[in-house]
Amino acid sequence: MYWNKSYECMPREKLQELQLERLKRMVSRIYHDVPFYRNKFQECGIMPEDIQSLADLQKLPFTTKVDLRDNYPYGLFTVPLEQIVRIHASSGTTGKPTVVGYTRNDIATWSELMARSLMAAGARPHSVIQNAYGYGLFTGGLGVHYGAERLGASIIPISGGNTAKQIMIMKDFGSTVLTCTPSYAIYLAEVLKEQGIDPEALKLEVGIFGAEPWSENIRKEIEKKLKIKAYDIYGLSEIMGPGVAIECECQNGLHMWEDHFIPEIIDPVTLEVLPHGEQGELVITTITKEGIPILRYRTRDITKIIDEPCACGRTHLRISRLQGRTDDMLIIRGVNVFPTQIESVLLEVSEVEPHYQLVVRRDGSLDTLEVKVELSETLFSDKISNLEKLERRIKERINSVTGINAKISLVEPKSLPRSEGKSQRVVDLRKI
Ligand code: DLL
Repeated sequence: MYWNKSYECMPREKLQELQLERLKRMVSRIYHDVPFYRNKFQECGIMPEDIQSLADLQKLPFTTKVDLRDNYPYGLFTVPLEQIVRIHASSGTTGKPTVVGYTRNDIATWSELMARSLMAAGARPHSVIQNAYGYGLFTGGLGVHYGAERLGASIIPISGGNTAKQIMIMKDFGSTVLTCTPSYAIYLAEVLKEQGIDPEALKLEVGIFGAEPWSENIRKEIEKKLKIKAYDIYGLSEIMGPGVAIECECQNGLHMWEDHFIPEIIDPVTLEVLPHGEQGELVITTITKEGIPILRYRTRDITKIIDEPCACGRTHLRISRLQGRTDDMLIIRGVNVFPTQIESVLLEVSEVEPHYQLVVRRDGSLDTLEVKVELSETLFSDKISNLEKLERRIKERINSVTGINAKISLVEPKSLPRSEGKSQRVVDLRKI
């Protein structure tokens, strides 16, 4: 089932023609309207007329989060503020937030792409969508909200947090679709269990989770615990918000809406563009945005492009589940490791819960990794010797997957912090 079949299933040749036409228009617009881009073009010795094919995109300069910060708050907007109808911002870990602005057309496009995304992931006009993404400067809440209205579903704008109320509403209002971060979905499942509520007794069928990395094993866990189908949704405020890419019913990669965005994968060190199928940093160019078009944005997200046709019939390229971010990648004694790799291992061990924290320390000149993970209730009072055996097993498994010799600390059930939005799973004490 499609929301907009003629675009979602457009033959690739036609799609690429459309992309080129839109790209040319966007490049000429930013060159003429934004001094920042004009200067960058001049530095690279390139003019908008030099873009004659999609491959020519590679000649253009990248844009980074630093560029957005340097032009804080409105320096990269291409239209005067009176044409901006919405402003969002994403708070980074340091300094000022990145600010984005949307024209009326941008909001219409975003709603269209979110409606497509919700539909691809199994929502329908008769769905009751409980939207537990945060409403506010974060794009999650309002992004999903407008898409759900466009779809014609009934949206419950409950926002994040207040778990007891979430559960009451889920039961009483008969929510069929849940939208929130995967870590919050796991927490909701835990509280449902505590309250003795059988998920089978709820009407929930589908979950659409994103805004943070999550592994295939977490998906299985959520699907089992909530008795739903769980879909991955990707997006970022700099490009639009949620709905840049979405999994379809095949649950095998996320379609990126290529009539509005052009994806590329680069090697984050050499900045060279990599062929389809190779893993690297995702770079996205927006080709229809009016408020703040972005050229070759370096997302820092790690993925690869899948170009095999998808059984769902959509022709738009897929990106594989996001591995993590280049800036989340931990380098421990020279070994690169992503938190999702460790998450995957932990989720294979039935004696522990999907709640964990990674603590990185510097011991003299050596970096150490401690993996704190919650024991399941049933094992908590088990014999010490059994727990030691379990620790050893997890340690060996992590070592074989990542090559890192981690210290495993089994902690009490429910002792690690729970998150209502994006979770903070890494505590890096080396920076202090
Ligand atoms: O997180 C937008 C969003 C809201 C996406 C709701 C999906 C659902 P930002 O706050 O700007 O925007 O954060 C963007 O979050 O660069 C990724 O690192 C990460 N991220 C988003 N979706 C996924 C995902 C929203 N499905 C940053 N898997 C991105 C992994 C994700 N990481």
